[in-house]
Amino acid sequence: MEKKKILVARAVFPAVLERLASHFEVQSNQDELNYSAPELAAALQDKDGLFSSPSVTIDGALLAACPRLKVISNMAVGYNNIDIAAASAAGIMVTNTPGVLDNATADFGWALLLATARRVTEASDWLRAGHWKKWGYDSFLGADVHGATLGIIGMGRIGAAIARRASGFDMRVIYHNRQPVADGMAPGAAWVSKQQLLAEADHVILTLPYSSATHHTIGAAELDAMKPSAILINLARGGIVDDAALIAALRAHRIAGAGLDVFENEPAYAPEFLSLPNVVLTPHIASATLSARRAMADCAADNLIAALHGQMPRHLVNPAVR
Ligand code: 8YV
Repeated sequence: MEKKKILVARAVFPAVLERLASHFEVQSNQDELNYSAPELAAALQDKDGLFSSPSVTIDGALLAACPRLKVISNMAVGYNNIDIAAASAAGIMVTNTPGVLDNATADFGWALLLATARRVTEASDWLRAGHWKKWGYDSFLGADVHGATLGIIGMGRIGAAIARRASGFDMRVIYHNRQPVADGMAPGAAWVSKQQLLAEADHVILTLPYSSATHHTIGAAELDAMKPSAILINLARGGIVDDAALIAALRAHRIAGAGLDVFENEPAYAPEFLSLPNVVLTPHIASATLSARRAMADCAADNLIAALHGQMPRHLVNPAVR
């Protein structure tokens, strides 16, 4: 039987590519060429499946130009890079990789929170620049993390993994979702309104998916509602925070600091962030451990293999298509 054809749109682990090649005729992009939209459409003309990632924009226009495409397997839990309504209307299955990255991503949320609250990168840069001549009782005073109130906006699997870790820091944990989560999902964490969370949290962590409904969940008004001593951590998606409003708030010391793994328009970011000492900036690496990224790639491959072999993929985002 003739093999189905897939495009792997970004570089991926060679072993995963080999596995895909044992099932499909694969066109891969190990050289990380930056496909324009027409180039992507051209590459997808004869493809049944697409192995993609959040850096690949898959909109209605692209889907309309790729009539043969049956499955999009996104190597990420988030899938806001894909127009799901257009994919569903075209009968294209979309899959994602939930679960396998929760702990690595939660660990990184803590890395960003601790680094920002305790000014780790700022102090490290200062030492590297040769400024350390004597110890100072007030050098790089930061904010306490232990015993503080942690506010989590978006209590899903990753938010819950962050909340679990908070018990080791003796923290009070509050969270906001549209509705309280089921008992047992976030033991000890209390649902509060967004306003209450912003007013009471010493540290706010964002772990909610991006959509038009969550666009600018944190803007000027929300930053104003936070404590001046508060730290904001975004490891969810760019666009959940209004970056221009955040820069203004940081400049005016309306909040104490921010740890950011994601940005509006990434990999581009607002250059003003670079001149602010009270921000920690990382290039979308929250899930970047070898085991998590390999598990995500394996999961995305499993989904694609199942779907193109006529089986139900484990992580189907738009089940109505089946
Ligand atoms: C990915 C992520 O590493 O899963 C997601 O939604 O944001 C990250 O874990 C990144 O998007 C690249 O795939």
